[in-house]
Amino acid sequence: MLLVRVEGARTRQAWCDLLERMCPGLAARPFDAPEVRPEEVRYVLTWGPPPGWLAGLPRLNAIFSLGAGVDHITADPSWPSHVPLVRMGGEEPGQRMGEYLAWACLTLLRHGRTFAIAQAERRWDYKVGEDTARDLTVGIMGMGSLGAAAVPMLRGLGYRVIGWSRSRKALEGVESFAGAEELDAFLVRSDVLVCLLPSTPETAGIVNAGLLARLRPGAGFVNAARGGHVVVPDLVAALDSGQVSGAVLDVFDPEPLPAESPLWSHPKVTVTPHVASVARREARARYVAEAILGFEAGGPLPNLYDPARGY
Ligand code: NDP
Ligand code: OXD
Repeated sequence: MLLVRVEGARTRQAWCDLLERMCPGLAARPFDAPEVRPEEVRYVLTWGPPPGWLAGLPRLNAIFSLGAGVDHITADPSWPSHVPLVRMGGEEPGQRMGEYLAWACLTLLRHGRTFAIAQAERRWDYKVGEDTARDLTVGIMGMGSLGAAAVPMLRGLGYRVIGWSRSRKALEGVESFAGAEELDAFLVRSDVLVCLLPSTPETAGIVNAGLLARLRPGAGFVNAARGGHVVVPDLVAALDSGQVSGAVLDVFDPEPLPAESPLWSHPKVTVTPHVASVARREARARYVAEAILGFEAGGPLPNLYDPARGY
């Protein structure tokens, strides 16, 4: 049996119907269905389960995260870390993240926030910048699977793309920087800094005053990773001083972004509600169904969380 624990009774049922259709022989149930017996549950598909819930399922083969990030599961100190934890993958999340980053970089380049404010005030705010995308370098901090998927789209728009990761990458047309010792060299080259890091103890608060000061003056910033990567007062100070010219933010801590946050009304900030890379339910269900069918046939599970790396 597979249990689905996501928001909304109808949504849970829709997931179950899809998964049963795609995975013959699998019984998929909402987590709160009366017939569920914890010892019969082999798989879970979830986002943000309450602490302790997973620990109450003693015979799990695998946990599937509804998203590519798994911090919403590993934040529970009692989560059963001996159970394989599968991060959401497949082609569609990469396509969608690429689209989001292309839009975010162009929004920064073509003054999207300024024009949105001017339109709301019925003001003709004529503004054309000097740069085109061909003049700019996008630095992707966290050049993993989603970053790599975004590269051809950004390069197609004319941007140069560089990446920073723990291990060095060989991606066509992308200069790769690796490890803490190469972070400064990466930052100083970035006209637009994109954060796509996983949430780990090493990356918490990484976008702080010190890091922002090492960017090119007037750089743009895009966060499509996790809110905890950014020290918000430091970002606001960098925006106010002009060190950062604009920001597009998709993720926050906490979410939803509280009404009193200064980010909502900041004239240089565009806010989106954690929508950068939400693949269609069908695409995600197919990914889960194929993983279960492969596993039941004796194959490996894909895209596993590695407890040693923390992502
Ligand atoms: P990956 O695991 O494929 O990529 C993570 C990258 O970060 C890797 O390149 C990794 O290096 C690098 N990295 C990790 N820790 C460090 C560190 N300490 N220093 C330098 N580099 C580091 O993840 P994905 O690309 O699939 O996803 C990235 C994140 O995006 C997710 O964790 C999630 O938080 C976020 N996300 C946001 C979504 C949204 O809608 N806003 C949707 C989906 C994901 P290496 O390659 O060497 O391991
Ligand atoms: C995430 C996702 O991990 O939406 O943020 O996939």
